[in-house]
Amino acid sequence: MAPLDNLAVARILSDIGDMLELKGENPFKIRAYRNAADSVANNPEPVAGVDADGLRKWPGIGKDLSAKIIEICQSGSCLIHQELMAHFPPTLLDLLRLQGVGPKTVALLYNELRIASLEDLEAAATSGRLRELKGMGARKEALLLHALEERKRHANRHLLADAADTADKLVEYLQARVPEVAFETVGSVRRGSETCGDIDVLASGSSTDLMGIFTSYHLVERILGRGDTKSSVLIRGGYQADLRLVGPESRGAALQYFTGSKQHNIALRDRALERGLRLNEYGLYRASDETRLGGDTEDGIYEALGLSWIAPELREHRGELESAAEHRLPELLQWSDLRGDLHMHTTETDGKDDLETMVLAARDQGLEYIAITDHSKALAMANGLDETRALAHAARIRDLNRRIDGIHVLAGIECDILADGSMDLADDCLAELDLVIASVHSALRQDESEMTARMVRAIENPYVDIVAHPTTRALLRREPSKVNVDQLARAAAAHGVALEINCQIDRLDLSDVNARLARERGVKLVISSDAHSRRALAVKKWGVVVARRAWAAKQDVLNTLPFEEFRASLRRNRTPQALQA
Ligand code: DGT
Ligand code: CA
Ligand code: CA
Ligand code: ZN
Repeated sequence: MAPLDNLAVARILSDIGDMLELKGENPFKIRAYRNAADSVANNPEPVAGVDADGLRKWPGIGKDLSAKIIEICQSGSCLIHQELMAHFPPTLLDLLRLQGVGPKTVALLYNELRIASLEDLEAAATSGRLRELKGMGARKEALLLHALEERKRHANRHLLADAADTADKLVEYLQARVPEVAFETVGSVRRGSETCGDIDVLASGSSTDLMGIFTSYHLVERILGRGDTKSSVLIRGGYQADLRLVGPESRGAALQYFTGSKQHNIALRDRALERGLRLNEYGLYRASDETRLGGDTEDGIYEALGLSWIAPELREHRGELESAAEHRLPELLQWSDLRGDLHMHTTETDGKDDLETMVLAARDQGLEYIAITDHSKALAMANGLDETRALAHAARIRDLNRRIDGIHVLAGIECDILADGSMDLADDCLAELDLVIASVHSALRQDESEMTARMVRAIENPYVDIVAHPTTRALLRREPSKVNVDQLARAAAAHGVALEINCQIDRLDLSDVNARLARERGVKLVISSDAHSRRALAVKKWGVVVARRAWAAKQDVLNTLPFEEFRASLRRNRTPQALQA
């Protein structure tokens, strides 16, 4: 057996935590497994190579858990995992992962109705058995059914960051074994779609043993199809991966074709047809006599069709061909343009690393400035700050900022927007801080007019500089709020408030489409990690992808500015307070 990677080990630990919760075990024991799962998932060192003493130095891992982890690495499981798996059908965990469904409900469904899978749940709902269950009620039944619907809609899609990571590892494996062939990730992962169906890899060159090497990748669970130029497999985590092999002369045409999107390709092919040309995955040809006009490079194809090269992120049939024909595509934002990160948490509220650790990690990442933005008191679960604590925290942040070289640290807050649109902290407190992010974390189901008015009211508060994760969506899990993004963007533009692209991998909020709309309304964007640990600072790369898909250039994004200019561009520093309200 190949060694399990950290994510696979973490998954087993968190499954144990989930099953213990279903059994109604001691919450501390449950927490211990979940903490260990986080610790393993977040540690860059491969867990399989670490001995018991080494593991005990990892946060959240004691003697007992280190022994279990070693057992898992050696055998793929451990005793308590085996026992729990024998006790519960594994499909029961799928129920627990439904949005808004907790262990009490799952235990009730299992104990009373023997519902042990999503299929069982659906059957019970259809036959009316759910409703008869004591303690169920119409509202709860509706919630369950909604969660089930959502789940079906999202089945077999994956978060971009996870799909890209899976694709990178696969490409690395292939490249190491078949160095004479060029491998590239194509499809929706290359375009940076927020969620991805399957993983597509293009191989260009010639190799006779490539498909065998692909199908024997150690994470392959099932071979779905195998041919000389095309194979598909299912890899661990529920990812389908398609591999296609083309000759080197077709690399550009195949890259173009398999990157998609399908709509972009259809429009491009139509453009070729209008010019008397034929375009397919092997090349570009003159229709009349089959003369080959291109195919070895991707730019060559676009060029032969009278177009500038189009970045993969733009290939969604959203006006990119027209702009490319007029050579008016924006010069897209790049990762290296980002200089700051304006949203992150510390142990003062619900972060996992303390202030100094976060600051040093940000400096190591090469950031020129950051804002520390812990939660406000309405988020009691996160130990949110009241005015007194917020100001004391700000004083500590400023003190650290004076002592530390090489990075500017702003004392900010992520202040909750209450249900009526008022701010969770008093204006005189917000006025004292260097930067205020406003965001919604409660009453997410308000209707459109209520939610929009609420957020516009927050924007009208003169101390609000940025609105974070404006639609509160959670990809594959929770729908966006009903906020009217057009009205929100107009209000933000009018008041000089920036809108965030939140880079948590399951948020990416604003989305590409909404960020583009905001930009077109004259809103400035910020791209922030919302990191709750030092490692999470790196997720900003996904926000850059979203911004590119929103056609954003460097000047559309505030945190590309050098520190002094950035500071001066904040709403609170731009105009006298009286003019802002
Ligand atoms: P996904 O997997 O749902 O996240 O989305 P894609 O875009 O990766 O779609 P996929 O894997 O079905 O196909 C990869 C690319 O292959 C797609 O983006 C464009 C190309 N392609 C697939 N089917 C067709 C088709 O029927 N016509 C054209 N023109 N291109 C296609
Ligand atoms: Ca795909
Ligand atoms: Ca595919
Ligand atoms: Zn937040």
